[in-house]
Amino acid sequence: MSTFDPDPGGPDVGGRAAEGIVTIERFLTDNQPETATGELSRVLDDIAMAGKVIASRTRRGGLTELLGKAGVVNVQGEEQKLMDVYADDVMTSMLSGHGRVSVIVSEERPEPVIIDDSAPYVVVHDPLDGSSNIDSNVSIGTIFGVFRREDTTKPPTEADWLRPGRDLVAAGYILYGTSTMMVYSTGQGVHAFTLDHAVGEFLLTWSNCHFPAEPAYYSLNLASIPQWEAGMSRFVDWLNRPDTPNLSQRYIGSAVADFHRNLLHGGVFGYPGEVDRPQGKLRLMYEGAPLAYLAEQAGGRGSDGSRDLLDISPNDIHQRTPVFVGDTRLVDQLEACLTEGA
Ligand code: AHM
Ligand code: MG
Repeated sequence: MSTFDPDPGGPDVGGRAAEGIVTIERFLTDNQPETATGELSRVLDDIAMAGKVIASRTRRGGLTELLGKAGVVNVQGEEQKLMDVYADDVMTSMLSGHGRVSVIVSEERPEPVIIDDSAPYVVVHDPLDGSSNIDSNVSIGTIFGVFRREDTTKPPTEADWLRPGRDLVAAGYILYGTSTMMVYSTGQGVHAFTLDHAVGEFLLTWSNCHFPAEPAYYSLNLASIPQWEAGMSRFVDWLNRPDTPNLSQRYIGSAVADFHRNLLHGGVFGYPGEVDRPQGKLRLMYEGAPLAYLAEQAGGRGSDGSRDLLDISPNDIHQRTPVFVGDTRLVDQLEACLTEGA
């Protein structure tokens, strides 16, 4: 593999597979620590498989009966789309029955699903984030995180899954966009793969992705300014000052797509707390923490406005939190604006 030489001002994406084709399975095997058993690689491979199946349906979304509402309300009080339910079923099915995953925590399920008392891993996921965008053919994504259980001799308990992001041993997302990409980290950099639909494999696109030195974008839903917590307007004012980085505002309203663009081109994505909803909208365990883990691995960071997102211990699997992830200097500046006068 050779080192990618990005255009000035373009994405800083480390190396990429210029010499030969590397499948995600091969990359996982070649890059696992010598001491590893390979089980974690297989969990990531199972998630990649789920991504292929989900992608094959999202690509046909407008043509299938899956587009539309499922007629049930999930634990968040949101109407579940049929594709949410389908994606959740696919993830559960792919992660079950191998003796690798013990517990699955999903946005779509009110309680953790215990599938194996003695398996070593816990997977947390949002099977289809941004699904309100499906009808309009906008990018959506699967977000996931993996914890390793400390004691597999006893049945799993809350302590196995109610854990801070610092305990994650892997995290990533699958982006269903103009192409399908899987981006993950096991704590040794962030690596990105593109699904070649013709051969049915995720192929290495970039290894060791880093946020570029100069950020290009901020991603906030500015229509919500009147509802935001105090301090956010200070940040927006700072963004618009002539002496601050010249950023464009881009907001897709699909966290994976917003994060992915900012990873490649530099920037920050945020969903703040609101006056009537201080914890905001996004969930800590399967949205905020995995994205913060990736951000840190790519040289950035994640925050809830005052604390590192990876240091927050959840009390509930569906706990919400303000989320700010991306370029370190922008997240630092945002924290300064939010805590000023606090
Ligand atoms: P979801 O988990 O119900 O799909 O909601 C999460 C999505 C995020 O992808 C996105 O960042 C956010 O909702 C957009 O919300 P809003 O439309 O309020 O800006
Ligand atoms: Mg979501």
